[in-house]
Amino acid sequence: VDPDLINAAYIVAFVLFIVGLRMLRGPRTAVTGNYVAAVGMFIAVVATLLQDGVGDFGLIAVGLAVGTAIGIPSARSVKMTQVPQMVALFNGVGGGAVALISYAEFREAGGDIVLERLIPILFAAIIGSISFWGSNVAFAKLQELTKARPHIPAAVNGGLAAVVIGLAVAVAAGAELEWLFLAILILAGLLGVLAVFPIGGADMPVVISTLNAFTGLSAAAAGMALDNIALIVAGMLVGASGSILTKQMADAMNRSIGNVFFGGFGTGGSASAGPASDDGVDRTVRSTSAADVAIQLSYAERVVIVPGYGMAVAQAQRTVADLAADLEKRGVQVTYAIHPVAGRMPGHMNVLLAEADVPYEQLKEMEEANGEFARTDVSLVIGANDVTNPAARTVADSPIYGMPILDVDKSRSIIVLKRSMSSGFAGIDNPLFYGEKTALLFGDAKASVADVLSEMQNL
Ligand code: TAP
Repeated sequence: VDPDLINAAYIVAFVLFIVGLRMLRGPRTAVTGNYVAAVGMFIAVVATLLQDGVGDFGLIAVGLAVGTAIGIPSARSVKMTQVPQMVALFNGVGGGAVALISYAEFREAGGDIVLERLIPILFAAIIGSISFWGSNVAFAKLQELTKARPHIPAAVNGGLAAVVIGLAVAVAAGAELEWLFLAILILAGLLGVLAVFPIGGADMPVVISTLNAFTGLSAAAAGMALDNIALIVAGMLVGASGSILTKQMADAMNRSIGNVFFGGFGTGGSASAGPASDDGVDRTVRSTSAADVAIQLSYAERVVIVPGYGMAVAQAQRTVADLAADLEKRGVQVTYAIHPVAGRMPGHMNVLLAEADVPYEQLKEMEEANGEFARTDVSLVIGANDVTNPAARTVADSPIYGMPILDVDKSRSIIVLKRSMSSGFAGIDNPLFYGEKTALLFGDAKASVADVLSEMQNL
């Protein structure tokens, strides 16, 4: 097929990628945006297959069949709360594919590659391998296959990185030996494992997004080696958007990327879970009933709903939307305060609430919401914990110190729905629960909201 035609198809694909990405910016257009980008990817794949000399179509068909047979059922059956580990796994596969392609290219050339191709091949091998192994460790951590967090001195990773770069320079300088290339792949993989292993669960989304950006960059490098524009553009789009997402998530947690990778945070809810009892702080909590909550809510003027990870676990979003609609009918003004890292993935709460047809105007982002808590009668905290923890403002040695939070404690009264006194993801106690203005309604969030709703309808 005429190369101009293929390039024209690629340009159409790029336009669809960019339009699709842009549509991901808001919940209203995100789903369509996904389809638009997918159509772009379909066009890019078909155009690539139409190129002269792509190779063995039988093998390509087998690969497509295996990938489809694994990809579609797993994407359909994955629970919303498990999407981060799924993203980690799929991202890792991308990095692994890039590393394998660069190895194949290196072997095929048989020690006779021009430097302009050899350098991107080496880059793709190193970054792809780091991304593959790092993503697998991230998956294992999020899936709770391991809770180990060994301390690995920065000098070890630094030394390993220096060796990998040294070997790559040796290969580029002329020592084009296959075993050297394999050593680069293996040591880069080891670096990926050692860099991600010490990082705690709460920081995993930032890690995954960083590795995602890495995969994009390695794919772009592979595109240079293969002289394929589609791979270069798509890889750079992933690299750039992944880097921006990483930065935004780190900002939302008030941490630098360096601090995520080399600092210590996020115990994954294990070590220090539950309230410590020996520090002299009064830890009595006031528990309340669905009937009381119903009365309090229906007499309020302004109610702010603060959803968190627990709402996702309980799948309470529709019941919550029903409760909000009932309150609005009674003339109560209801909004939702959305923290950027509430739940377990970027946009988690937006996705759930969109699924429950909550009007977008009712969703307030953190900054806007924080301006309004002082004039809020009742904050209804539904399975949120860390994102409401005032210790982030006041307790200098808290692991979440400095993280911006929703200022729920400034509202006139607070009702917290959760099952027990267990901690949230960061594994720390939350002073909000012991405040004078706070009452706890214990139980599964969905059941509790349904109880409140039926009590309210009986009023
Ligand atoms: P968390 O702090 O994790 O707290 C969730 C709370 O929900 C827990 O206190 C839990 O208490 C309660 N809960 C769990 N299942 C429940 C159920 N079925 N019914 C009622 N309550 C239930 O959640 P958050 O406030 O949304 O904060 C998110 C945390 O995750 C932050 O630390 C954030 O940094 C981290 N993180 C965020 C992301 C992103 S990008 N969103 C990704 C990974 C980690 P009980 O067990 O007592 O019920």
